[in-house]
Amino acid sequence: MMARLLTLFALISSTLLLGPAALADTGSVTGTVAAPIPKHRAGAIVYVKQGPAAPLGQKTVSLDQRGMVFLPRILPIAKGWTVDFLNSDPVAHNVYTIDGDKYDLGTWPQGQKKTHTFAKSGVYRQLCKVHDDMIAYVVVLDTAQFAVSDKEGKFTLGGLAPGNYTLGVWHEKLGSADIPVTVAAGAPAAVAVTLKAK
Ligand SMILES: [Cu+2]
Repeated sequence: MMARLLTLFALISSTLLLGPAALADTGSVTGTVAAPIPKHRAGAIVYVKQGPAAPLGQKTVSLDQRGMVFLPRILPIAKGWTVDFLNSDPVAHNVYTIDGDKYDLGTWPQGQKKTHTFAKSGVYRQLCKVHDDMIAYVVVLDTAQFAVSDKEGKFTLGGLAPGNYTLGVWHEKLGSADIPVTVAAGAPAAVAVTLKAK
């Protein structure tokens, strides 16, 4: 009897938290990025450039240094978010940028971290004074609604309020693109993104 009651309670709770009504209120965009060189289909940031207002929130995300590279190489965040710069390598790195507020985080040992909060939008190249082949991109956007394309160029932008949008696309090697799309509740919209050389 108790188990049945608990099951019933769990069912009611999950319906309240993630009810069909809540899911049906938002829509999504799925798409595929095409590029002149197949390996460049990956790492495109697709983000909301224009559309219904949505909160930026205030999150902290990580950018690791592992195996002498930054992971991830492409890190989109929203304005006001904080990045924890980790070091998983047994050597010292010296992270800095020549973009925006031009910070230099210095060096720190394995297992520790430094943090930086990004107040302004823009593209921040993350470089290392010790290893000149290390690079990553923290792309600070005026939206928290973004996705990064995978190896096949596929991406999904979820949780979008219904309405008309212009999606922006940023890629480290390729030109930008503007993609108009209409989002309806409960039904995914599909777009094709073709990127060209800068
Ligand atoms: Cu380094």
